[in-house]
Amino acid sequence: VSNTEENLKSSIIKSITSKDVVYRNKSHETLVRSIPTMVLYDDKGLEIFDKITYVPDYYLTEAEIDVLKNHAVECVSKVARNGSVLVELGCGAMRKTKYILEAIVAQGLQNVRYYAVDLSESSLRESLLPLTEAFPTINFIGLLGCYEDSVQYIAKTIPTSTPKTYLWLGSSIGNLNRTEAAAFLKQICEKGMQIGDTFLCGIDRRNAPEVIGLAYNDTQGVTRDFIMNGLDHINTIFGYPVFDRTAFEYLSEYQESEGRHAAYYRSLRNQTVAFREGDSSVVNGTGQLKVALKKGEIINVEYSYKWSPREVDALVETAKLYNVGKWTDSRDMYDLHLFQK
Ligand code: AVJ
Repeated sequence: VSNTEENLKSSIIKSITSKDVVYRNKSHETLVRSIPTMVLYDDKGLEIFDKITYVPDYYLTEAEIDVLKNHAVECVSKVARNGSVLVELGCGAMRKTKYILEAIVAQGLQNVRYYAVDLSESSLRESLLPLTEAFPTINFIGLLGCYEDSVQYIAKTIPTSTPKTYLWLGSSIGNLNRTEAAAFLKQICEKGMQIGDTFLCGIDRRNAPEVIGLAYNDTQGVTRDFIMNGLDHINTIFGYPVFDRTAFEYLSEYQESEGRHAAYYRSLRNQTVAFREGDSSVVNGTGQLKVALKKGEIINVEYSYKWSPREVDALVETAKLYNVGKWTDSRDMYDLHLFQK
């Protein structure tokens, strides 16, 4: 794992003390504070996110499962061969992986290796164990770490002649902005892929704003719990209460012109967020340890980008990949894209 606690501490302090994220609202441009999206994914956060994937308002998971149920066989026939390596980035609970694995077995493919990359060791173990039992002919390997390290590890340890497929499901790409997403794909293409290797990517569309709005502000309040848990996680990371959770509320906003959902913490009153003296050692830059927040001031914690077909085309082109397949759910909301080097 590359992101140590000290790194996370310092990136939280750095990001919240600087206003560097541009927030466009009805032609006004403001700078807002931010907190790294990573804070959403402690064990509790992973648990709540898993709940989100069962909430009907959060249509993405159901849509992706629908695509896989109907098209996994065709999809696998285009990506996997005997001796193939599959690398799933950010595999999480792997609820969707089984459809791909079933298709591999159905096609009688031999010597397939499946690498699961995740930041949580317990979730890797819990998710992989039942799969090893259900799919005895497939070889499972868990990789604990970030995407970059995993891609490097794959590039170093697997011969270039081995056919490779990366899986990046669940619209995980949505947490990167368009420039970052293209740079990330390009990097994997350059460092971790040979000509002919493939990349299967689940991407959410620019659906109707009300539909997206509900997906990120569901009627059961599970998304709100997920986002608010980020503040608890920060307090755990620092070991003292930095944020008073009751002094903030979740603000969910679909920014249509940007094609992204934005999740913010909104301050319910004028307040000061303070970091302790000892943590100044981890601050690079200003050394500022107190952040004054006005009532109504917002702090961004997450963007979830949605992609139009043209934006996907531009992404693929920048990454120096080719678009070689696309499968869609029965409600026409979500696509599984197949890219190839
Ligand atoms: C896991 C990044 C795909 O942005 O849709 C769900 C996370 N945030 N509800 C998304 C999330 C709020 C999710 N991803």
